[in-house]
Amino acid sequence: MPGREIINLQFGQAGNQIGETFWNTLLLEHGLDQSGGYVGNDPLQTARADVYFTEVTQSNSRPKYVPRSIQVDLEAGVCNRIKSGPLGKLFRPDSFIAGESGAGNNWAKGYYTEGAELVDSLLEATRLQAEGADCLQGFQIIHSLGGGTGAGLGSLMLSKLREEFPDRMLSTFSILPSPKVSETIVEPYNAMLSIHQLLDSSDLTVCIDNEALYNITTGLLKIKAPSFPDLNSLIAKVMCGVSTSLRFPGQLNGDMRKLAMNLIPFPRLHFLMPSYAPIFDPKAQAYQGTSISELTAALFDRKNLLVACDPRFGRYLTAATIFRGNVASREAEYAVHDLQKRNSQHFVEWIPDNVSVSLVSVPPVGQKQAAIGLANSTSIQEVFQRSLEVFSAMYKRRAFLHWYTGEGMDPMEFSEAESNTQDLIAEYQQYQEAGVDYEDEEYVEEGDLEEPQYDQYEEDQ
Ligand SMILES: Nc1nc2c(ncn2[C@@H]2O[C@H](COP(=O)(O)OP(=O)(O)OP(=O)(O)O)[C@@H](O)[C@H]2O)c(=O)[nH]1
Ligand SMILES: [Mg+2]
Repeated sequence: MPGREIINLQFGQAGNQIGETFWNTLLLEHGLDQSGGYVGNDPLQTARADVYFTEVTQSNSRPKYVPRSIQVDLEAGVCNRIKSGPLGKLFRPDSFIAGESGAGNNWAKGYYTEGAELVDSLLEATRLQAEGADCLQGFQIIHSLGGGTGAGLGSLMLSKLREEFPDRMLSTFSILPSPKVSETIVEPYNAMLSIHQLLDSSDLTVCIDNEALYNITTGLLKIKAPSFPDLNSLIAKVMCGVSTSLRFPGQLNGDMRKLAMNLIPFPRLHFLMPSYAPIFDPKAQAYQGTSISELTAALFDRKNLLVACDPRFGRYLTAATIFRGNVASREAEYAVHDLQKRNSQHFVEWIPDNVSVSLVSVPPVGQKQAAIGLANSTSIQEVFQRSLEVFSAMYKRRAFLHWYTGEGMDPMEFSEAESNTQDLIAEYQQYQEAGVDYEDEEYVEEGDLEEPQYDQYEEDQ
């Protein structure tokens, strides 16, 4: 039997704020109210709700759906806000685990000191939820990579889960920092130390880049000064989209392992770029076309990508597309294959049929149709390069290092994180070039690379 249940763990401010939006969106999709009571009228809504919820039947009252989730922070503020907010009655009371002092944007505090003190109680709470599952498929972690708690303690917990549940899938939704959204100077340190850990401990990481979210909210959504809730509602849509085929009966009823099997050809290259369509200013809704070919083109368009890089400068190793709503499978298959054929130079030819198409009849709440993409593209090296440059500039002069060594951290770990990321970038580059015949005169040397002619990606925007 394929795995079913997923345990969600959300860490720190970003993890908990995004988690709150994610759970709110899930509740709506499964016909549940904010305390987990079923208020829908379609059996499809709860048929596979057990992926994220435990159904609890109490005598003479209607069943309650309880999230399989743990909310963690090294300071109590964000968890307290959830507890006293609209979702206060949704989560198990023993699923909140909070410290007091916070990690103050210090990865070492999350991984080595403050966080390490909390990790045993965290594991205990996780065991408790895992024991209640029939056939656990794995874990998903929501966290930012730029702070102390989500990045440091999130990484620590990931390695503990790997030890204790070696045969379960470990996936993460990881928020990459951007100076457009945050002003904390050491974020590239925290992010690179996290990537160093994710490389070993995570099976599948969905990269979500605040830089791209900022561009989307200001550009496509026309929000002048986007707030975290603006960014998070888009993230929640993508997160729900990625798991749609796990949560609703559909043609392709996968699980996390199957998704990873198809998307990850090499274990280290497990950093995926999500995209979403349609994304548009609500005021322009009436003018928005949503033909299947338009949705498909948008999924492969840089503007709809939640990672700030340009896929036209890399090649797709693999990709998955998920169409939600009333979409004919022939039409979706045709649109995807047509796009792939017209842009074949951007898909590695040595993995045939590397773009999958799945369909789920349930659209997101409030929309008729939507599409979600998950791409494994060599162009993601751009994002790692961006963090690496800032990291290396500071690390060369050992700037801010005392905050980390003060928590007992060995500076060697910084050097290791740096070279591990350099290797990762080189691996992406190697597979980007693989299969290209260097003798071929048509081949454009790197450095001469011009903006490719890629009209069909742009024309609908
Ligand atoms: N998209 C998004 N990013 C966020 C949110 N909150 C914080 N961030 C980003 O996350 C990074 C900071 O991490 P936080 O999640 O605040 O830190 P933390 O995990 O709570 O760790 P400490 O507070 O240092 O203990 C910065 O890059 C912020 O821009 C949010 O709600 N949504
Ligand atoms: Mg915090």
